[in-house]
Amino acid sequence: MRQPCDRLWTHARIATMREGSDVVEDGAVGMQGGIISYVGPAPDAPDAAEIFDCAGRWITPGLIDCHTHLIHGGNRAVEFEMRLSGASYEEIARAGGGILATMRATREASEQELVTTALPRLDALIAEGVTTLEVKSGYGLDLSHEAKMLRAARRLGEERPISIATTFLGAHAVPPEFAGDADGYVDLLIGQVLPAVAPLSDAVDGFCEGIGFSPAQMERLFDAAARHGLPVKLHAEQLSNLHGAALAARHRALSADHLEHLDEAGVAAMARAGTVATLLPGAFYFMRDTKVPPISALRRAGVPMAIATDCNPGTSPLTSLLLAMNMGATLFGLTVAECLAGVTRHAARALGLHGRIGTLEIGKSCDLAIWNIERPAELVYRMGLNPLHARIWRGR
Ligand code: DI6
Ligand code: FE
Repeated sequence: MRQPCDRLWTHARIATMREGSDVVEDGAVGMQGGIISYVGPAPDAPDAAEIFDCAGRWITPGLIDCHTHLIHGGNRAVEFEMRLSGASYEEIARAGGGILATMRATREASEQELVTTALPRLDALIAEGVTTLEVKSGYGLDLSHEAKMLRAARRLGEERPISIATTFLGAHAVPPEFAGDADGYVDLLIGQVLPAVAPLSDAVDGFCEGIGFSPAQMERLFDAAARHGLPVKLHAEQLSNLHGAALAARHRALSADHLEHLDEAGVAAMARAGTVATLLPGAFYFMRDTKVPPISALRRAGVPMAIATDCNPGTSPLTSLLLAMNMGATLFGLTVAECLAGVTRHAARALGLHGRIGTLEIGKSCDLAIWNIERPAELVYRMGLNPLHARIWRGR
């Protein structure tokens, strides 16, 4: 006789999203103490205190959005209008807009205001079955405001039933106090900001670009992250090829993100290091980019590919992970299976959480999304329809 469990979801079609992606027809998922205790055929399932009949619906792992800038002050709809009238992102940034406009709005906002204004965006993601969300800092750009952003991000996990992973992105832009002195700002990040915010951070990220930080500056920051025991990730090869992905791989990065300009050497380095390629088709779409990341090279090399919203006010004001999957398929040519793995198994790996979430397996957190669909492809195919039936986080 099997151990009875607290709850059982039965008569479901189950996409476990394990490597090899097996499906259990007429399956059941059992939960004990918030942890998955059974996945398999419904007829063999253990007894349970509470039983939910899924009536043939599909169950997938709860979705994971592994790259967002969800916490920020204000928005940049005005800049969107300017771009529609012909101004470029770079021109707007040079005129004091862009990331620095959001920095000013974020510095002015209280921690509570940052939480309150992020909640509608968070709720939109939750409504689509997201159970784990990464949130970056990077609009404070000094000690007190970066810390405020990270505290606000963690507060989201107290306000709603969701797991939050925080990432310190102090190296997002050079703040006005250090204009023309990016190295001086990196010194501040290493000497003062990172030591103070390390306890609020699960990882360290940076924007490695001509308009951001150089590989040499990122290298210094990554060495400091290692001294604090924090894993790293990197915005790399979005606008140009500075070989940031290879740099990230040398530092055993969890992920390198964007990657439109990634070259073969970068792909090989990521494959060797097990660094996840996080694809952000929302930013590609919103910026009307034309250079597609090297998907077939990543595929050939076996680099795990994640998909995320990159939800941010400047280049990807996107709060739908389902739409991000659709864009991954239509704009980048990913298969349905790749899109689904990109928001589950591989997204978990991009956060270093693959031992705990991302697939339906005994011992992992019971984070489930239950869908009103006939086949998983519908999650990728629809644009703007949300077929979520129920969402379970840690068994509830
Ligand atoms: N890459 C991006 O596309 C965003 N940040 C980054 O590092 C831009 C963020 C913004 O414009 O506010
Ligand atoms: Fe980003």
